[in-house]
Amino acid sequence: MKSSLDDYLKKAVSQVDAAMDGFLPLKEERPGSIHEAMRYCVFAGGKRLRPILSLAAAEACGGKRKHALPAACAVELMHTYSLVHDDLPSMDNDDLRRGRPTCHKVYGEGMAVLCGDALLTEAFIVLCHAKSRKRYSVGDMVVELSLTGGSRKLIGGQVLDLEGEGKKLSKDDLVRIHEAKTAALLTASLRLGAMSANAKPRQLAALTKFGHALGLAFQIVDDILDVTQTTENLGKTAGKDQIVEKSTYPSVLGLDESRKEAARLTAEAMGALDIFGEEADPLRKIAGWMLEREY
Ligand code: GRG
Repeated sequence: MKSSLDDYLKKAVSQVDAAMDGFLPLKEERPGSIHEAMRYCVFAGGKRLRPILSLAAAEACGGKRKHALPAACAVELMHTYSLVHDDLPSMDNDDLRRGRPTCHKVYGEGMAVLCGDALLTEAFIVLCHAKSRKRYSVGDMVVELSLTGGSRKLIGGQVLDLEGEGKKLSKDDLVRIHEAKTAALLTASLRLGAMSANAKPRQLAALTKFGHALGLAFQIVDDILDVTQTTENLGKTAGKDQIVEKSTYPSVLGLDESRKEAARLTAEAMGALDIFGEEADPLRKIAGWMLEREY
């Protein structure tokens, strides 16, 4: 069982990486410096959760992985842009990302701003390589990704996060931030994969519920691991002149309640997949792998 998931993940990652390599401008294309920085950030060893979810959602809806590759690469490019900008000195001021020096540490702050902008723009260029399906046009997919990246979701979540720094937040405040910061892009990854497979409306609705619960559970597990894995925690705060207090699920709910909430959301996520048969088994296993980490 575990090795079949490992094989599935390895194959999906290598398909996504090969597609991404083909889509991204080469280092040799002028100006080489920005293309080198983009490739440095994209090929830095991320888990590729979002594109894997796109491919598995397409399969759950009876589609082919290859049709979902533009959507899969587009969500990973948007994710990478958000990480590059999130790490900037004016945001989280992180020195390390994916175990390597952050973009601004290697290429300078100005280049990191531009690199994030270029990755975000590239996400839409790549998404335009998707094919329109009977129920969904490429335009529909572009709208889906734009809404996710905009001020109501990713950017809005980051704004709420910034405004919440140093304040004591409630559970509802945290949910609002992480629905926008984390769950929205995971949900869009699933929905775009499903749209590439011409999903039926009820399949799309089920995957939307799945993504929302999965995203919140994923963030809670991430917050718990930050507390329980001290070395990771140290890595995240290294390089900051001043450590800004941020509310997290464990700081607001306590560790026990956070674990219970993660388990409740995991069950909710799995339940949302009940309308699917065994074609959604990869999605179920991926969710298990994302959420059943040691916490
Ligand atoms: C637009 C600047 C800007 C920010 C938007 C998404 C976001 C808000 C910031 C990114 C940083 C962050 C901590 C997001 C929360 C979601 C999360 C746990 C991201 C890490 O995702 P993984 O674990 O990372 O999938 P890898 O490196 O494996 O891809």
